[in-house]
Amino acid sequence: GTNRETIRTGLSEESIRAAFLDNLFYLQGRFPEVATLNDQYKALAYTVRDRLLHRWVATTRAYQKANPRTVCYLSAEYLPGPFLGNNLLNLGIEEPTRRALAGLGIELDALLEHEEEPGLGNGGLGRLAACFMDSLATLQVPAIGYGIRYEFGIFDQVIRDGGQVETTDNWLRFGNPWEVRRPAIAYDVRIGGYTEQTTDAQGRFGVRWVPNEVFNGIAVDTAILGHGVNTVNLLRLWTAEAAEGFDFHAFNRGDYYGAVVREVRSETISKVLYPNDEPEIGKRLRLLQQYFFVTCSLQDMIRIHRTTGQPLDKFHEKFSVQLNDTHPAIAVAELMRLLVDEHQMGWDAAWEVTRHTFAYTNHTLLPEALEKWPIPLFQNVLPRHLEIIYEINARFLDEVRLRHPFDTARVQRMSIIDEAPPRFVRMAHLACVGSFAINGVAELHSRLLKETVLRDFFELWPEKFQNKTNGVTPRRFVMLSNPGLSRLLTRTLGAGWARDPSQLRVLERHADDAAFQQEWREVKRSRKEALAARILDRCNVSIDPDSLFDVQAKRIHEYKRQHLNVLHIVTLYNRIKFNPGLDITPRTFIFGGKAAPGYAMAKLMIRLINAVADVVNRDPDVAGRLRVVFLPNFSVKLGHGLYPAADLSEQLSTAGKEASGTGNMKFSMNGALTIGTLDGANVEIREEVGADNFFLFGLTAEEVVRTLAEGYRPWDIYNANLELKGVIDLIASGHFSHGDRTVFQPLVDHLVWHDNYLLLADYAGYIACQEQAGLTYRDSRQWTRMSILNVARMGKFSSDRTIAEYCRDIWRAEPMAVDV
Ligand code: 26Y
Repeated sequence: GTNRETIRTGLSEESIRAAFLDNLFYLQGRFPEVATLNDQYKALAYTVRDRLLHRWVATTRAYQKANPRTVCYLSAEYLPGPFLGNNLLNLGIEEPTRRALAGLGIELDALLEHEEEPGLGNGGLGRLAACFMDSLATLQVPAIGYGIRYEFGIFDQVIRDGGQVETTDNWLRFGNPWEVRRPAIAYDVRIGGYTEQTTDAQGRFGVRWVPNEVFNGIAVDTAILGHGVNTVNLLRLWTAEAAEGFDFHAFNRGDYYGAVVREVRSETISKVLYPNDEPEIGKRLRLLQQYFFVTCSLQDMIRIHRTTGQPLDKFHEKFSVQLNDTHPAIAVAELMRLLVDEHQMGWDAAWEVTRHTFAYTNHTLLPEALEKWPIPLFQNVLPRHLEIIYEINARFLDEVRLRHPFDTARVQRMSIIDEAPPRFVRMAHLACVGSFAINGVAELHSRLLKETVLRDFFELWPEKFQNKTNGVTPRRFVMLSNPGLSRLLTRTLGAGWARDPSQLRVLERHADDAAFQQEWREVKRSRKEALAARILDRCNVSIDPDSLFDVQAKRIHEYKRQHLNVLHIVTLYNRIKFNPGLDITPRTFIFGGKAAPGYAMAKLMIRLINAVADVVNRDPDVAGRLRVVFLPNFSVKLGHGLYPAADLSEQLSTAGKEASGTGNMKFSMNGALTIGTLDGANVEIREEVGADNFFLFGLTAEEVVRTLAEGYRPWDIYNANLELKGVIDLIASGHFSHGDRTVFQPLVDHLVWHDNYLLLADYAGYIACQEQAGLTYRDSRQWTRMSILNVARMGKFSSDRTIAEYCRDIWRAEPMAVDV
């Protein structure tokens, strides 16, 4: 009846309150007086989910009716962040919800704080996928995000005795109110075994793959609502289960135990996210995960396609499938297998479909980060796919030979198979051969791709190559995480900026307005106070909101050079120690980020940050001028509190190493100024905000290559720069490690003798640039002006712009409005 309808869909304060109490009672079995925070959170989450559901159903109906071209984003990782606040924002019901709860004596912020986010990714690549899902829905583009429902996401980071300790992320412990399990949407996943030739009744040859294990992938769906629209797209994640009835034999033999073990094993497929952001060769389970989610996703697309009544040779007209790096690149071989072996399509027709279906995004230039699988492992897990890849490769290499006769070196370089023993399958080559478009994620990155790692492919198919500079969603990273700034922007510019951030340009007019500047500073100040309170609570360190908040938050990596930041901190520390009256801009250095558990040097970098923090924060000589904080367990959620509070954003990667970076965008959109190198998207951020509003230092990508080629000698720089030498010697002396000289020796030795990321080459320029930043901060009118201009000119970096470009240049996908 109508009553039920309002309780599930009504958007007024009254209906939300009634629905909340109803859910508290009927879903959690609680009345308000005894409800826990978790009960309240769940009741609200279901209240919001109900309001998503009817838009979700309406969207599905509309898609079914119109049969629009659909984007499928294949990604092994998604980092969507907490859903509650974002869904309230996109539904436009944050205020009535806040009032509805307040009427019951409940604070909305406490419930928002309680949500545990799905950490189903490592860093930038997973977060990018989530921003893309937000923008696709907001732009009303029909899309499905496919991935893996890891039972355990990225590990929780605890800092114990100054070092990183990993604990499992049991994010599903209290249940996940946002997902809907679809047991009816399930597919077989085969692994291992062998292949054999078959002949059908007409005498045609075929191939049968006889696997030695079969299990199921089950769909688990999450609704992704766009901002201010009715479009709800699907995030469909696969969870592994034992195939029902598969292990009949074991059962019949009475081998109950064996059957259960098999079940447990199949469930390990989607058990845990690999916590590395660089491949580790030869991890069988990782290959299984990739194949698992790819085959389920492609089978699902084929099922959807068949409901439209269209033949399979039109598959690529219905779907455009984006490969988020090479993690899903096995899709090229799997679609061929499905078409040829399972749906009896001829090879050439299947190849036409396949090569018009996929597009590949590359996210790295580091050659060691290109995925490759040892042939014996590949053969063992996916014997049929190896045959298919050999066939694709043979035909492809013929094409290369035709274009470049006698160039056997080129043929070897381009082969999908790395023939140098031990042999490997090169996934990036498979992705290039099987895709109609290949893109990098920032201008510089896309150019370097064509000049270096994918050069041969560019020479063969220049028309395939594109650039799509990354972006981030202004909904989550400005509106949701920085409501104070959003209100100021909306009051000044009107509400249109969040969907059309080019409107932010109008802020330029206010950049020198004293009253506006004052409001701007108050917004930043309030975010800094909130962060200070959080840091006092979590880290037991008090920090001064008047000091310059200097922040570096990202995965810990040598190429990202958090240790260059540390060299600066120790430089300031030494300057004050030698000159106690030194007048410098008081700073608070804040770090956040996880290290891959097996990456010893990154873990040592964390140790160094904490060791320096320990000494600096206790030393009365530097008190009031320097503070250092390592914020443990950085996440999307912690980012919400961090980006708005930052004054200075550290983007220090060695030029040519960071494909794009996206944290750089989140900081700058929240009014932080950037100190950075000419790397990744920094280049374009500087171009947009203007060179005067960006603190630039360091070698260019070309200079980096030249410096290394000319025989780089960090030892000479160390000896020539007394201040640098003082800093490194202090670390080596055990000053930050209770006199123990061995702790940081590997790091120090590496810097002085190898330094492949050129910290020492960039040190002097970085220190000088930091000095400039510190001086500028003291001129608060100047700083505020620069901060306003940064926000005014960051419109380009909305992921809406990125997605609009993908739609236009790669996917040929169009918006489709949904009515409810
Ligand atoms: C193979 C596997 C272990 C693996 C898993 C995750 C390999 C790589 C990754 C993640 C890579 C990643 O996050 N790359 C980042 O992608 C961002 C989005 O494009 C870029 O902004 C950033 O520069 C790049 O490092």
